[in-house]
Amino acid sequence: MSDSVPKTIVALGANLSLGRTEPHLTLRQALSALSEKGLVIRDISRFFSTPCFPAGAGPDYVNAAASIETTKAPEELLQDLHAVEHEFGRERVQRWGMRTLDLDLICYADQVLPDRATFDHWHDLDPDLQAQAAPDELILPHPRLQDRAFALVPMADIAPDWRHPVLNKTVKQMIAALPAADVAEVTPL
Ligand code: PH2
Ligand code: MG
Ligand code: MG
Repeated sequence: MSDSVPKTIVALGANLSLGRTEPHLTLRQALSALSEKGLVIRDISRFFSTPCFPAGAGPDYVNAAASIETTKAPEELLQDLHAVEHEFGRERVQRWGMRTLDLDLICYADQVLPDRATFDHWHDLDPDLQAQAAPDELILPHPRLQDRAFALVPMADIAPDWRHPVLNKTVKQMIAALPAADVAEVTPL
């Protein structure tokens, strides 16, 4: 881990092979593809096996996190992530939760986007509505970050002390607030 505090974080996930390429290899190749787009990958977490959320919606995921150095604006960075997802044949097959590659922008420094009121709306969304309603604009930090051990545990490898600009909690503190069983299910590959 570098001694500077990484702040722009991408979460990587996959739970379907792409042809003969297994999820962990897809994640490696996706990181190379991001470098080729001019993004400097600073730190990469370990790779973890995580149970699919929601439970039973598909095979276990491989999840990881990477910190990125870029002068690109968040929307431009998001376009790069989408381009790499397409390169790796991301398919949204029948069931929610099955992906050959998912790249999520988790945070961009301490920016709250597009604004605090919109962040609050998505952050506070009723759990029953979360599966149905998806924002059509970039919300940062990722509005479900604090709920998801599969995002937080990899992030703790590379940015344990990143502080959520709205919740005012570090990654370590957000993990401590999760049910211990959720955290224990995120296991290094
Ligand atoms: N991503 C999803 C849905 N469910 N489950 C796990 N374990 N890991 C993920 O990255 C994940 C998920 C949609 O983005
Ligand atoms: Mg995702
Ligand atoms: Mg995504």
